[in-house]
Amino acid sequence: MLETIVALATPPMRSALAIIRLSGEDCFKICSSFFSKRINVDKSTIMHGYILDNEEKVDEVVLLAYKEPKSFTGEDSVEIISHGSPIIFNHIIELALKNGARLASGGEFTSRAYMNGKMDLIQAESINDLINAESKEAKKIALMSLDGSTSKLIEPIKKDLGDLLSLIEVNIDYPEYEDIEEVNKEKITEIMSKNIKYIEELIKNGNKGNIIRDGINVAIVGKPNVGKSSILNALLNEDKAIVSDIKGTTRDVVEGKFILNGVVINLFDTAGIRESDDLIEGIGINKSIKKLNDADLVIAVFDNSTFDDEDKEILSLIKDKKYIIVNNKADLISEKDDNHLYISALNNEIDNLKKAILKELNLSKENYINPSISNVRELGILKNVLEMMKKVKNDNENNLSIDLLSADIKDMYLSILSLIGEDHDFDIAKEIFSRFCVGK
Ligand SMILES: Nc1nc2c(ncn2[C@@H]2O[C@H](COP(=O)(O)OP(=O)(O)OP(=O)(O)O)[C@@H](O)[C@H]2O)c(=O)[nH]1
Ligand SMILES: [Mg+2]
Repeated sequence: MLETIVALATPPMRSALAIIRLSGEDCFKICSSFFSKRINVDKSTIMHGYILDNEEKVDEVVLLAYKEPKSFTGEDSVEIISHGSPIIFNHIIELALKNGARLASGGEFTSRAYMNGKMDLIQAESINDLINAESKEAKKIALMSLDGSTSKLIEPIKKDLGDLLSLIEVNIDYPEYEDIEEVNKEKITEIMSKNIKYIEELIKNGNKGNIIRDGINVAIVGKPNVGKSSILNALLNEDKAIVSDIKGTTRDVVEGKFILNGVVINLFDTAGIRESDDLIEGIGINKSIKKLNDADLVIAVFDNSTFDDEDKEILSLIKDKKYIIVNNKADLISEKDDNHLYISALNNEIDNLKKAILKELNLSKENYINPSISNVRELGILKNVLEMMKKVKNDNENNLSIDLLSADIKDMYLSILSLIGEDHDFDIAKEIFSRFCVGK
């Protein structure tokens, strides 16, 4: 039997109301010991009453009792809506602990929901994404995962591999069943090719979903005085970084965040990169180079009027990165070249730069409205399966025997099951019986 857990579901601070959640077989009994009414319900019920510590009234509350399995966790659960004073909600939690509950660990309510079959692993993970979503678009993607649309993307792979695996096992173990389709080289090639294409597409869309979910890190680099800090301020629409005409004004990394078409852009303004004897400036420049290397995208800033060897150094530093080159101080340039991107941070003329960032993100409308496997763990498993699939396809084309291939196919199938958290009760015999009537 699982212990009854308790936790505060709302932030631990003063507010109008607070919600304390309990879940577990004993939660009605535990709450009855400090609630003014006995909780013994056979369907979900809302009750009004008092929290009592012996005879003393602690608070007047509303209590929601959920009868299993119709609760978030699938267990008997209680939500107490109290007044939002830390003294009150802490007192209620203490009473629950004193009467047999224990404090829930982070994510434990969700993990119980998963264990009780209320959701699969992808759905459980999406709850965290939903809570941490920083833009409306990121929230939309998390909601699609929560309602199961993302998990459905895995179904065709699961079905194909499960069917193939069962078919191979039946072919090997039950040769007397003559009416069962024979697995041959062509069949394996066909299934692998189809799924390789499908998974490659899933990964491509997943990477884009990942950008919408987690945002991207963009570093602004360039030699001193080209206007990096002015660009940061213009993009953030805020006077965040110090701007001056003295070279080497910015010494430490200045960070800011803004949302561009639903994508969170984590922006880093850095110290101007140049040869310097100044110790502190040198430390700042090393930080600039580190930020440049860590960034998903680099904005390299040049001031055309002063292009020199220091700028060439910047170009060599970014050559292996994804980058956008901008010519700032366009207001001072009379002859403009069609191939370059000009902006004027001083005059807030930065739309060209925003457009260039959007182009680099390469997001289309579909990325915002369709579910995608965008969680890092999930994408990692998919990439693994893709590699295994390519290997099986290759081995198969090199005429490796089917019973040797079947070990890799089984591993792939298990990985796909682990994606949705179903790998723990994998049983090949069960798989075969669910598909064929052998051994009846
Ligand atoms: N005319 C003009 N001046 C600009 C523009 N952008 C920035 N400046 C000026 O250029 C000078 C340097 O700007 P900053 O933004 O501090 O430059 P920085 O690249 O951050 O410099 P460091 O921090 O020293 O590396 C300031 O005097 C700005 O006002 C622009 O678009 N046009
Ligand atoms: Mg600066």
